[in-house]
Amino acid sequence: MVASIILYSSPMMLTRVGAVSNYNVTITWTDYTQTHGSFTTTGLVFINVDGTNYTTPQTFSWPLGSTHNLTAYSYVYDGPHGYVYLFANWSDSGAAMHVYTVVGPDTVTANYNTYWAGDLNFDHSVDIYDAVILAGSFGATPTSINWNAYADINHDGVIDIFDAIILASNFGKTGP
Ligand SMILES: [Ca+2]
Ligand SMILES: [Ca+2]
Repeated sequence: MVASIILYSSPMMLTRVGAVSNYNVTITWTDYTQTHGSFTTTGLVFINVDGTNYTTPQTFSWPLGSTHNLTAYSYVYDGPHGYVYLFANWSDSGAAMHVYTVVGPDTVTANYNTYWAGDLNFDHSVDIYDAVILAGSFGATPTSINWNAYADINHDGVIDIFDAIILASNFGKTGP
């Protein structure tokens, strides 16, 4: 008599190894005008990825097709250098806050424009016109009718003498 042989398929054998591909995606930022390059050593926060702020460029290993929330902060004050940076665009053309989908290895760069702190009308000159703008919002807080977020140069929620001092320190400068 021949014994019948029954084959059982093991659940383990049904697991596909390597079914999900991960790709390296680097999120970084740069000075659009190349005044400063990549800002890698300034310790300033330019980007937020999936709810976390980063002060240096980051490389993530992300699954194909996964989605991630990218935010580039619209305004960054750099006190030590006397600059402010305004968000210009992302290299993937997304809005300042947008959802990014992984399609392969990639580098996504947030581009910024650089201005002297105190250049409140962004004409690459710190002069009397900027001082007039600041004076028009002097004493204002975010709930004030004359609030001007750009005149709050140091980004502390009030337009006061400290902002005026910053503007004065760059008065007469052109560029960068
Ligand atoms: Ca100006
Ligand atoms: Ca301020």
